[in-house]
Amino acid sequence: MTQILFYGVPEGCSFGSIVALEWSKQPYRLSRIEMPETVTSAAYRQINPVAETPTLRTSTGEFISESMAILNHIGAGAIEQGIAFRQGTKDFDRLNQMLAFLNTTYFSAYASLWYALEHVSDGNEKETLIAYGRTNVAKAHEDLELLLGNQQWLLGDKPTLADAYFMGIARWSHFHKTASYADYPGLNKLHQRLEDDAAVKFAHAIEHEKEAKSAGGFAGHISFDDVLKIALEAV
Ligand SMILES: N[C@@H](CCC(=O)N[C@@H](CS)C(=O)NCC(=O)O)C(=O)O
Repeated sequence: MTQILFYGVPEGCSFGSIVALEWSKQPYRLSRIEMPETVTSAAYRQINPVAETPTLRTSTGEFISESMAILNHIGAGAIEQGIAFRQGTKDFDRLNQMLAFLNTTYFSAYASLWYALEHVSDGNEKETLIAYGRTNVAKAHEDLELLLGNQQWLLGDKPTLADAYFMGIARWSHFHKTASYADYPGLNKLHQRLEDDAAVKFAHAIEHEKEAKSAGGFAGHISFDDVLKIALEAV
């Protein structure tokens, strides 16, 4: 069976998993999940109890959540494409380290900003959360620029899962009006390189429901209702 990625909109971190699937050249389908409406529903919690996207239904019918787990699953089947490495190698460790930085420090830098936006009305508490978030986001970008160094891509001279994942989170800086990749020359070039990539263009088009041209194995959308009928019967 064809694997299915449940990706969250708007502006979800699932973006990186869509890019990774395109780069992997593996066949896959997509199921669009509106946040917060669908993702917090009882139906969605059947496939991911913590009510978050992304979730992947693998080609053998298991559901995997958490970007790190999904990206590593995709990567294990795409080593020949050069976007991931065999576990036990130095390159695997480097990639895993970079993914962990992105999934903890870089992603979490935005946590207080999201919380302030979604749960706090104006006042001192909101200002404190925003100030704390801005400091964290600036520091995370500074660190990432150091980790990138003079390399073209986060791991060296070729794109990997880490670049795909970076791209989904990088755009949050515009949303929250914080420090961004654009303030750092290396990250800015990396971002431009990614914007020019066919898989990134495809993922943007998918998110915005525009005509999307796959250079990978995209086999079409499936509605969440249809996927539930098929998937949960088979589990
Ligand atoms: N630790 C999870 C975090 C996933 C996460 O926070 N997903 C967000 C979108 S980026 C989400 O689904 N939020 C639910 C909502 O906004 O209602 C991962 O790395 O995949």
